[in-house]
Amino acid sequence: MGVVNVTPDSFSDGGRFLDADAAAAHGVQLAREGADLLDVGGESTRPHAERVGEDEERRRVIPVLERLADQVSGVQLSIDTSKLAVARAALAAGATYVNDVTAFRHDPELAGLVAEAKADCCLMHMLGDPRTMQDDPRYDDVVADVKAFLEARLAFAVAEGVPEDRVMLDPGIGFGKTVEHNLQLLRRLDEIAALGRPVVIGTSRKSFLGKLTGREVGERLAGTIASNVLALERGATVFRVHDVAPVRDALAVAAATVAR
Ligand code: HH2
Repeated sequence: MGVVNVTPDSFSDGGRFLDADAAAAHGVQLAREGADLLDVGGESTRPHAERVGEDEERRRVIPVLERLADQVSGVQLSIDTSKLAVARAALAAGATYVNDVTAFRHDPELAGLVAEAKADCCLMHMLGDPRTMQDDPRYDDVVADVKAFLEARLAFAVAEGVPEDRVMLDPGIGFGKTVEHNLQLLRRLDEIAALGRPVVIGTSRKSFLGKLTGREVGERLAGTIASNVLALERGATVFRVHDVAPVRDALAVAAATVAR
């Protein structure tokens, strides 16, 4: 899953692809590099990010999805949003996947929309919201708590009519987690995979990699690769990254070595 951020303030590439043509060209490039899925987002979820209104979010992402729907084939388009109206417009513009970092908590009707559109979705764990999530996050057992949350959100989605086989689950690396929480989740990712749904993992360029390596955001590719390779070994099957080509190579080699 290649990341296409159409925002002024994303933590690693904010402002680079605010223009629809530049964002679409970036998506085309990621598709050429081997992305199977392009995740287009118009609102940053980095810690302390301000919320974006739905009109502005739509204005950012819809022209990009329309261009990508014209310009790439064989690649699924995903909308990274929690807002019903944005998702509705995105599905009409060619998206067939909804990536909701609130797992249908922000707009519960989003589940019904996904069901009706026969779209796929990713439900992610986050403690609190982006403005508050990094203020002293605490868990009894982070892996058990995240697993129970994802199980409950999967049940909600299914109750709203989304077929179980259209749902992927994501432990939400960096969303209301300390470095140690992120590491626990990566160490014990097999417990999340045991829920039986495909696991999406998003470690790309994130700050825990900076804390472990001392690297700035643009220098975290090696850490991104290491964490994705190990996530693959522990059962993840979808890897949300900014640098598709190098991660794809690393995963191809890692996958070839994993026992089947
Ligand atoms: N991480 C980010 C955004 N969306 N979605 C899922 N499913 N999993 C993730 O780990 C995830 C996500 C944050 O990364 P990015 O989009 O690069 O930054 P920003 O939120 O600042 O735009």
